[in-house]
Amino acid sequence: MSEENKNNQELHCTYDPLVLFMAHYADAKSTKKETSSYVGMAVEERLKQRIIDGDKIGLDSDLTEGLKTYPALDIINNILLGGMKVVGELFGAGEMQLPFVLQSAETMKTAVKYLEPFMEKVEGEQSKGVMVLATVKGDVHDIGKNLVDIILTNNGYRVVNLGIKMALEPMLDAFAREKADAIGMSGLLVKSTAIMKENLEVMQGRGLEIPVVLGGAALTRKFVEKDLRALYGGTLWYAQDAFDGLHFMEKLKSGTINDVVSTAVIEEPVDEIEEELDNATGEESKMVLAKRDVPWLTGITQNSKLKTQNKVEEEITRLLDVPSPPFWGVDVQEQFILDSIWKYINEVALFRGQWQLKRGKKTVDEYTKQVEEVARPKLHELMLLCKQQHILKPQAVYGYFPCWSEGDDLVILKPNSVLSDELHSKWDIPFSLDSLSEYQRFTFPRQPSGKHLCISSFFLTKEEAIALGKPDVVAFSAVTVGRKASEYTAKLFADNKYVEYLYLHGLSVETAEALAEFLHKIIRTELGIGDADAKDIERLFSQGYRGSRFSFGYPACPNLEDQTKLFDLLHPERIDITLTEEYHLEPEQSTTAIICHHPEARYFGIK
Ligand code: B1M
Repeated sequence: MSEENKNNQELHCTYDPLVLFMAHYADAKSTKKETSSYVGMAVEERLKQRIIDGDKIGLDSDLTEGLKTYPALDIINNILLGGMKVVGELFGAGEMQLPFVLQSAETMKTAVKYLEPFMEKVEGEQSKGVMVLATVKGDVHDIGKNLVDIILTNNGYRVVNLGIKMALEPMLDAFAREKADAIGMSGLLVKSTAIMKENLEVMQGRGLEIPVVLGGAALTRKFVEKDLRALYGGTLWYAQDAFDGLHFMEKLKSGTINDVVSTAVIEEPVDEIEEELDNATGEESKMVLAKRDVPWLTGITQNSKLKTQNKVEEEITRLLDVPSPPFWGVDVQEQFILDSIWKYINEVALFRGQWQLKRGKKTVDEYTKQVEEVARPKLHELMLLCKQQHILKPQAVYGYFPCWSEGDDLVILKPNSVLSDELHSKWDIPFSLDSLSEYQRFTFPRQPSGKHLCISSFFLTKEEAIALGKPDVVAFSAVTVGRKASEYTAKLFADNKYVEYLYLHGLSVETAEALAEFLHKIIRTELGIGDADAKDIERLFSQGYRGSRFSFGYPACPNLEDQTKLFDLLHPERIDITLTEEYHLEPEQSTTAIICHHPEARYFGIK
């Protein structure tokens, strides 16, 4: 197909299976109107409704009709953006879910592209405002920032999206060059919130008062509005989601931002899972509970669980024996079957967390229907696409190491006879306890109160190992689904296929997590402790097994720098996982873990 034909096809939307699919299944309350309901509407209303419905089918003929009465720019500013405003309101009221918001944004983009040739080239800024947007230094997380880009761009703002791993200087340069109104910084991990702080300190030191908006998974309103605002003289705003980024720009441009800033209430972040649990019954509550226990989501909730258990302080049971691994040293696994991994996909984390198909105001039955009729078919369609296009390449490197604990430290050992260039493969040499020496050392935080838990306490001490005549065993793992997933999803974003981008990106990151879960299952089996596994795979997401898989960055092992020690042990570069200067894993769809076999090893918080 020629480039021109391709463009024409994009612009002249006459058939869009996704819209039909969505329109067919969407319930009236949360999403779309029936296409037939445009009948009898004036063209202005029809166009606005098409944006709200995310309906591109027949959009070109309505735009052509609109052009007979209005200049192209007026259609955008006075009609189409009105539709996007309603979309924002519906989203804010919990009546529209993110994929449908993105479908509206895609329709907006298509309409603007169609209208562009009809617009006169006017000197100067055409947009409502300009934001320089980036994910901060060392951080590879793309999707949060890109969602902000989509929402702003399709609400009339211009976004200068600098990409990921962005240092402050290029942001400041772009701000000056593009005559921007604000800088938006995004980041996934707590490390990135520290970078945001550093950036603000530098800006403050230079006397800059550029308006800044910050967002990201590990960021809290309290940190931004209390700690960071105290050190930065310019306007500073916390954005919980992409629409908050839009509200920031709207208030900034209307000159009302400081009214809001000065009266802002500092709230504790809402525990959405807790909120959902309040309203949940039966099957729904089981799903919510499963989500609550997803390792990634346990930071806050595990703390509260420990508190409510109200147990007296007690010792970790000392094991009289420890499992024997099938090999010592490190192995690389690249022969995974995607279908086997996908059995370990946590659908709750995928549908609610990534795809943001939240229950909102739906009844349990309505939500179950949406999962059955929208989410699962979409999942299966994407799984097929991933197989056909080889988008996901699951790879893992993992190993078993002799170890013992020394106070809060976990000492990783190696046999003296293994040569340094053999350390990163299987050690095919028998060894005795007295031929082991220190190889690596991790220091973990201990709870200051309660059970005084510390990851090291789950392992034998040196004395206990000597008494037993053998060392304890710890496993480490690093998994990825490869770089093609990032490349493929980046192309979807660049091509303005927002809905597909959200869905596929979500599946790719949750496949990385499922691979980590699957490998943990293999490790339990290899250690001979798999008998304790729950029969139901979903129960595995709430630790229905013996031991625990902790990831550096979790509350029990918060030190992200420890990723370098794990890299020294495993050499994940062999499966193309690398570490950024701020200890993030590249590609984005990767995760690492330290695996404990002790039956009492459970997620816990430190405070
Ligand atoms: Co991980 N992870 N993860 N993870 N993960 C978190 C962030 C964590 C809080 C979980 C926890 O411990 N409870 C924790 C961070 C804690 C810390 O930093 N100390 C964590 C950790 C530790 C890690 C690893 C380091 C673990 C490890 O392997 N050792 C590792 C790092 C990965 C890497 O370096 N590449 C890791 C890996 C992963 C997966 C790959 C398995 C997976 C995907 C990650 C990804 O998407 N790239 C994953 C997931 C899914 C999560 C949680 C559950 C969800 C993150 C997410 O994808 N959200 C997360 C816990 C949580 O948030 N509940 C967690 C969906 C995404 C669309 O939202 O990007 O936040 P988000 O963007 C939102 C808003 O934040 C906002 O708008 C967006 C749309 O609403 N927003 C802005 C974002 N930027 C904005 C900018 C704005 C305005 C709004 O204006 C400028």
